Amino acid sequence: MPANLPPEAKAKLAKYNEARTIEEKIRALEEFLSAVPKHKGTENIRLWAKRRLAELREELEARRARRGGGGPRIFIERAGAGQIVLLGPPNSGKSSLLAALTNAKPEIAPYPFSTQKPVPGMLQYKDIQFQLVDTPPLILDQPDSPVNNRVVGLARNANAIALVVGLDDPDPGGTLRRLLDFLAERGIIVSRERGIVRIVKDRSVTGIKVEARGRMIGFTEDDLRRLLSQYRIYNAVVEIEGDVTLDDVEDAVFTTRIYKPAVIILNKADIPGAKEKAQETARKAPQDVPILVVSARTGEGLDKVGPTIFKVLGIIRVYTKQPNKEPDPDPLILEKGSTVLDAARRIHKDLARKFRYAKVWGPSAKYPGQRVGADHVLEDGDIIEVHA
Ligand SMILES: Nc1nc2c(ncn2[C@@H]2O[C@H](COP(=O)(O)OP(=O)(O)O)[C@@H](O)[C@H]2O)c(=O)[nH]1
Ligand SMILES: [Mg+2]
Repeated sequence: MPANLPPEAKAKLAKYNEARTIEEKIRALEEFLSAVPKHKGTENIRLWAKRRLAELREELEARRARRGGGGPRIFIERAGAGQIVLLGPPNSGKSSLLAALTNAKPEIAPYPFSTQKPVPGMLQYKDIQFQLVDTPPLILDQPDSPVNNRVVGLARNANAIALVVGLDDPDPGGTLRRLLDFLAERGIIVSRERGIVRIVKDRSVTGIKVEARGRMIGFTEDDLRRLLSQYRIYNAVVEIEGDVTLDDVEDAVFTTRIYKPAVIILNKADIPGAKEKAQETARKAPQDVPILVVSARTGEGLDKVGPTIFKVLGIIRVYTKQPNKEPDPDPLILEKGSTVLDAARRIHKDLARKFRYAKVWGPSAKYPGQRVGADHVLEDGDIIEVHA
């Protein structure tokens, strides 16, 4: 999206960036849209602004409805160790998967649009549970329908997404690509194959801090600072992953791109010819997103769903215990790479402040009950006893 915008349009975007309320953001975007000239070079950014505007208006609407009591509830309260939203075209088997994997009883029908509202259900995995959320279908040839916007909102709010495509689709690979493009156009990226830039505006940071875990192609940190200053961004952390150009950075100024862990579920593996179609689809899919070939009808492959979700979420289970007592059976759910201090913080704020040492049993311990400091990195299945 190399925007090449006139200064007044840039100023409006800067205003949008600085806006704190939804109303201010809406106003700034409306003004931006009237300030931006209509030509090929601004097509993408106009499209972005219109979509963002539609989302913001929906958000405002939803907030008003909530205030008045009643109204449709868009978001599903998160529960369990992670919320995973099932996304896909009509009839791919999202509701059937929810019914097969969880305790929920969604409506299943051989005709499209039987699912109107998001429905949650809990999937047991070892000693934890994931919350799966069935959604109304995405209609890819009506990209900006209110239902699509609502489903995208659900996806944005989730910890991970499951893209569900039926192997009865005449072209499951093509449908998958269109789903991925649809999400990417709305700033939801599921693969790290393409570079990704994240600009986190943070007034407590002095200047622009670049955290490059990828490569900056054809630009320097000074170029980046100059670009951001045009949008009045002076205090921010810029995270870079993969190969990234200055255009990608400019994109990131207005499209808050987020990376969402994902799993691709190819459903209806029981129908004739499904296996060949699944293989062909896998070749067209991003290589860093796991693919499961399952059948909601026969149960084939469903045992892989829990472990795969656990893996893509990048989480670990850590059990806490008090001296001379048994560990708590309900684990803390922490991000992979978390330290003993992170765990202590999760147990109680004070515990982190007064931390002295911890004892660890399990995969990360050299021997049972090893005494460790605050930076000790935990692993899935560890048991810790924090001493303050
Ligand atoms: N053969 C077969 N049919 C399935 C499977 N999963 C779902 N279906 C059928 O596909 C149709 C749509 O299913 P549904 O779960 O309502 O899809 P949704 O619109 O994505 O929620 C229904 O007729 C289901 O019985 C499967 O694994 N194998
Ligand atoms: Mg359904």
